[in-house]
Amino acid sequence: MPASSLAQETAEVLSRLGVADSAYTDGSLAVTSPITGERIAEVRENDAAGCELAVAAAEAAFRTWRLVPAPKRGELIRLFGLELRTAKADLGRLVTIEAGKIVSEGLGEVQEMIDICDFAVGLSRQLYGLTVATERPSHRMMETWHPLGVIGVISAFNFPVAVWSWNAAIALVCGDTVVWKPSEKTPLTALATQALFEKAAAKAGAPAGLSSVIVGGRTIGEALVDDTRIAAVSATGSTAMGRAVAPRLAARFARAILELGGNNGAIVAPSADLDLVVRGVAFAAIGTAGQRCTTLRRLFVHDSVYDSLLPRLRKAYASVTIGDPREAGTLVGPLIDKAAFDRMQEALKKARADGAIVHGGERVLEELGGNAFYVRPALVEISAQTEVVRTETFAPILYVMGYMDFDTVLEAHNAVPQGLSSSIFTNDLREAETFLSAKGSDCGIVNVNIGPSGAEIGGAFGGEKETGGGREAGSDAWKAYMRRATNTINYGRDLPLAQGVSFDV
Ligand code: UN1
Repeated sequence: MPASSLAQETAEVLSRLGVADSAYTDGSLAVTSPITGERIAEVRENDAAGCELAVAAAEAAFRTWRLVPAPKRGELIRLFGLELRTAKADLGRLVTIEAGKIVSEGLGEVQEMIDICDFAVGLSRQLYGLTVATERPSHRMMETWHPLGVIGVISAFNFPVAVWSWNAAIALVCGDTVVWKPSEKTPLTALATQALFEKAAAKAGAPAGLSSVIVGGRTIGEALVDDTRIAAVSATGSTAMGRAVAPRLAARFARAILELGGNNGAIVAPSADLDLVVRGVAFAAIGTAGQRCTTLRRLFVHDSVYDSLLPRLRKAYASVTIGDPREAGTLVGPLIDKAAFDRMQEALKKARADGAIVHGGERVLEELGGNAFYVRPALVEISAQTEVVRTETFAPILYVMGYMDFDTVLEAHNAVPQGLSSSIFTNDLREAETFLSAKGSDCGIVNVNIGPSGAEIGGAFGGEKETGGGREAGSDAWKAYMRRATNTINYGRDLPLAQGVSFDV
């Protein structure tokens, strides 16, 4: 493999993170950095036998792990959080190299992992079940939460490590074990995370096989989905991926935690603070080069503020610094690959055919690499939600539409197949509360005066409709990783039956 400086830096970072070089020097999976389009590693892939070994090890580990008291399981996650703190700079750097995120977002991703570890440690002492009032004398009813089993995690390139950690940290304190298939585009960050996890596991004296990584393509993913030893699969990716995964899981009655496409909207009402709007929209629509599932893709602007807001947004779009994500000052890094670039151009073409005015969207900085795809984020003024607007294109395209009437814009906001995240910018209490109410946004995440992206881990994360319905991270999302047993205990000498039924023998 040609030792470019980026490949060399990657190898140095991986070695500091504890990844053996045999894992990524002459394998069959070529990894390229979107920064320059260069090949930076050749990762060893797992075949069906490797997959089998990982699942068998996870199943064996589960038998022991489920019996370890939850707060002791939390201790492992506490130690893992410490490893992440020590390795934050290196792992963040690797996220930047492999996924193309700017430095601050690479570090932010690792911080998100640290945060969920802290959350999970606390949770390990709070896996509460209810006590239920019973209708029968001398009886007691309660709920007990038990570990579920092996959890399969399928993650996407755009949050190559944080989304796994939301699942793994919670699953592990819940007494489950984890098998992880990362995106083929980002296996290096997964291998590094696994190495850090193993350090923590060794310090904690945890059993082997609690968590493992399998690298490979669709076949490996399908093997996880179809494996009856895997109790639940948490999958993050496109709606198309979810459509392939969900019926297979349903066919064997396995649990599915799906976090699929988003087509997130924001409403800018007449009373909105436009300074907030410009900053909120810029981060949500341009940040991460439009490659978050929570990225703002549809903006509804009230006619009374349209003409004052649009020039300000156009200015922000035209002046935002695009470039090498490693450099200070860069706000927009590259798209992940050529396919993402092509899809973006295709969407812009469709929008133009629908009569839209497109500002930006062109390829820039070709000198950084023929196989590196940087774009100016696109601001697209369009009069209606045509098919392309209702489709999630994983790129920095913001469709802007005017509106006059609040009830009509609420309908328009919800008139897309996806239901992940949403926001309203308003200082009108009635509008804000209506947006949050049962007749308001139909999404899993609904915000006021902040954009739809950049959620904290403390809340449950996920969305409705074609987003898949799953919830991960905070709040009571942990319940999806455990099984609930309802217990009725009779401490009397009689056997009264529920519903007053008599059955005397
Ligand atoms: C994703 O894009 O898959 O809320 C996750 C956010 C981040 C997570 C995004 N905390 O934007």
